[in-house]
Amino acid sequence: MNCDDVSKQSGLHPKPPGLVLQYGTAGFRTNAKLLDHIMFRMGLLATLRSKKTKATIGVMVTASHNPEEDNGVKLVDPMGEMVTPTWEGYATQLANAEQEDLLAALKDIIEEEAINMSQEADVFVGKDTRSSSASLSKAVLDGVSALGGRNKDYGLVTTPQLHYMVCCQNTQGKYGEATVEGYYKKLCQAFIQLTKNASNCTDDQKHLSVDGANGIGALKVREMESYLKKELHISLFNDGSAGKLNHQCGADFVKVQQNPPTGMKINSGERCCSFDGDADRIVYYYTDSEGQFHLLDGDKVATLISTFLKELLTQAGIDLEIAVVQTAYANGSSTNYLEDTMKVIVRCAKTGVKHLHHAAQEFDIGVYFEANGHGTVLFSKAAEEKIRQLAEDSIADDERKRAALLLQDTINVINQTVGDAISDMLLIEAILAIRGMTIQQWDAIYKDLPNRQLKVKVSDRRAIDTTDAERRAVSPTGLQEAIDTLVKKYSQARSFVRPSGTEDVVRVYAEADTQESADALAHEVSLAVYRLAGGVGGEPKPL
Ligand code: G16
Repeated sequence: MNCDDVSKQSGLHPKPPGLVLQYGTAGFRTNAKLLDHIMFRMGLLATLRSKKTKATIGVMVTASHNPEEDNGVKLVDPMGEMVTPTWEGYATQLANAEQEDLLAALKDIIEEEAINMSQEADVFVGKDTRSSSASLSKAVLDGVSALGGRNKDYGLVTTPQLHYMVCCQNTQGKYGEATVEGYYKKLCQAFIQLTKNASNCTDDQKHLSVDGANGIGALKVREMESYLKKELHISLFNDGSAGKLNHQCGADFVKVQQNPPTGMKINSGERCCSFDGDADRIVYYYTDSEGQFHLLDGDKVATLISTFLKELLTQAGIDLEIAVVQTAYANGSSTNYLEDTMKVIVRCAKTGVKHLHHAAQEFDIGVYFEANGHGTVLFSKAAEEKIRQLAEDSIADDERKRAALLLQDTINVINQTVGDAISDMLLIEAILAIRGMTIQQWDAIYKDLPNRQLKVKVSDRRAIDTTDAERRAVSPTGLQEAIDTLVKKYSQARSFVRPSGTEDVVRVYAEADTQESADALAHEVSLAVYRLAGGVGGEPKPL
């Protein structure tokens, strides 16, 4: 390591003394003004990770669903997955080393991981559309060059596109071509192949309204449109030309508020979807003839996809184990439907796609979705191979072969590296077209239990610790007992609390048999959090 280079460069990206930040649910996230040194240091760390793995590493500058004034950064491991917990720990260590201790902190990691510093390093960098992203991604690039790494700056890309590029690069193109064009070509070709299996698809059925959250997803949908060869007609709203990023729009707003986004023209009965700020989440919705809003969240997406895959596996006569991975936020009705009616294995993981991804890897086919619309499908190598063999089998009967070919195109439309709003949208649209299914029919598969999500401000959210995939609180003392007592007051009720890993809040979730009960329970649990976990800013008010 050239210590002089690192010292000189790091002096241009100084750490505010005393500032402590944590690598959270999806990397570092906070107000953009506090992040310059973090970005530089993540450039350093990505370079070390690349030397260690002898592979290309990704760095994405984004704060996804957070407001415009925030920003953040996450590291992408060689196969496009999130960086490992040990390296998350290094990220936190490096981020919090005071300026004069930075070289020592770097040396510790190099020693601990026995990194050969003469090994070459390659880092792919991407950024979202926030005004702060340009200078922050420049700081990442400075970090990479300070340790002599090579970089490729993809500029404006969605988070899942960057994950995809990293995976393509490290599989020497087997997963696809490591270009944005290659990404569109692969996904759109698979989509067009899939929709050839849809009979009598009308123009109305091919139409979808997309809320781009005034973010990068909107730009990328525009770019992709020509590759779709008019097989999908997209009306794009909140494309960033006027509104503010994620402000009263986007997947997080729609899911949490259970309301349509502003800035979108919605005709009754029409299929609509919202992306989040970096296009790794998607939720669908429509309004009925009475103006009532209907949300189809990540749980409904997981149900649609897993039903489709299960049917195809049956038709193909292939015996593969399929499972759905959810989090504590999954609506109770979805879990019941998946387990009792569909008879698929359901697992509950902690919030954060890294946890779901990991759990999904244990199965031949792992469908993972957070209720907030973040998710994808993973196929094991063995599963892909079985499907490929059948698709190429010249003596297999037509129905089995057709199912295997459909499964192959399904695999190709999916971005298996991470949840991807664009890829998920294409898959959902293809499934609805093939099954000739309306959004209303999809919605009717099961009925969600009414639910409510709230946020509570506390002085230090680390006061709350959880267990059992975040379904129970172990601290502060008395909180879980209070929640248990409150839940007993309502029918079909459930509630849990957890510290957010992306915002400085405690999240509260409640569901019950009626919306009034869900709202009341969420409010009462919020009060318990406020009183027992050091609430600030005034007690939560009833809804
Ligand atoms: C990120 C994570 C998601 C997580 C969400 C909220 O989403 O990638 O897995 O569900 O944050 O996390 P928390 O409740 O800990 O704040 P995104 O879309 O913002 O990157």
